[in-house]
Amino acid sequence: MFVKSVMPRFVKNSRGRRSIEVELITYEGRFRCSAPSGKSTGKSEVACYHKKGISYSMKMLRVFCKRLVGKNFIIKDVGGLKDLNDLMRKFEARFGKFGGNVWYAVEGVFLRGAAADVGKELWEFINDDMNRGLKPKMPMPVGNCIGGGLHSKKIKGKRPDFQEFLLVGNAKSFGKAVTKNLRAYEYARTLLKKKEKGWRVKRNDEGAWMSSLANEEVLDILKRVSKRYDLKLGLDVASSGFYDKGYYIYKNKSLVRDKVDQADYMIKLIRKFGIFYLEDGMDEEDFGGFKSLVEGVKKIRRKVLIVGDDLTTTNLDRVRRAGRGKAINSMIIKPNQIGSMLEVKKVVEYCKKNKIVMIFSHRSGETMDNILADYCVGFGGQFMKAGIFGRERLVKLKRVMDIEKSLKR
Ligand code: 2PG
Ligand code: MG
Repeated sequence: MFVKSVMPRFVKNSRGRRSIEVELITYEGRFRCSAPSGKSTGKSEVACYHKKGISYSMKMLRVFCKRLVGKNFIIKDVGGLKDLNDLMRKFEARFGKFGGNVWYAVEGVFLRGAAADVGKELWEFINDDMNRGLKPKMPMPVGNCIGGGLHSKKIKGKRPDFQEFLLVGNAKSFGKAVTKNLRAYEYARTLLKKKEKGWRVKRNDEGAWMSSLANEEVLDILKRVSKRYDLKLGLDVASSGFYDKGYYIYKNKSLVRDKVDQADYMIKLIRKFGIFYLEDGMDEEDFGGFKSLVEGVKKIRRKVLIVGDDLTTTNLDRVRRAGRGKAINSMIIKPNQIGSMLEVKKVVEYCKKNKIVMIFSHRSGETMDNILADYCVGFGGQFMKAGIFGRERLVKLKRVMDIEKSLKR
């Protein structure tokens, strides 16, 4: 792939904040990729940008990109990013870290260019099943219906402690699951209006409804919604957001739980509401606590996804630790948590080998880029968590729907 031109620029994300987009021109065309940003970030994630900030990362990137012009890269698969990777690392050794978001945009656009170079769609370029004549399995969507925690503002001084009340798609096709999620999301609005005095339409960072109701009141609503539309119920507790020195400090309703109480409470909620998907139920450093959740759901003989996000941060060492310690059976994959697709590839290989369910996930601050969909299908993710509503979310859902349609032809 010959680099005719490569240029970074600022774009705005869904929060109205600056993000970085990279544009690449090759003989095959013009490609772009832009990076999302998280708000409830795990402590072990790489930083989004250079320690001097996004503007400094941009300055570095401008210099770096100039050096790439006129170069020829041989990228036959994700592993082929190695040469680019080496150049980036060498540059970082002199000027400091670019940050995970820069890596996301640069590697993403190079993968897009490399796929076009061999006349393939990106997901197809990544997916080795296709090379063996197999069709990839489509994921199911995981969508944020009602929000709380760090992603939501308080209404009359209150919000749920849990960050995301999720609907997990359950249908024959991704497209049908997306439609069901959207209908269910609308029904949740009706129920919120009924249950919460003076409720007005307000959406949070990820397009989920905001509410002042308590955690279990929202779960009641979600249970009704998921029953009506035959969906599964999920929760991103994002518990590190309200954890402090050994205690989980609940505000809505006000209560302090220690580690053991927290694990018991999570299992109680799983039973009471029939939760199928539980993300970050315990603090991000509590591998043992996660393990007790995996054991807890085994004891009650439920098939529940115990999902690591802030715990694992797409970091192979942490994923291995969680895998060896049987702390998770599923995990979130967010490429900019670790900062290189070569690392993501290793994590995917580990998950496949150890039967860990993969959920490719958006970030709360998203751009209009849809590369997440190609990554999810390409790497064989069983789920894609990309919201239900909002244009930045819908472009990603639509991309999977388009891939699904193209495979039916
Ligand atoms: C999460 C994500 C996405 P953020 O916690 O799973 O929903 O949030 O991007 O803010 O880390
Ligand atoms: Mg999370």
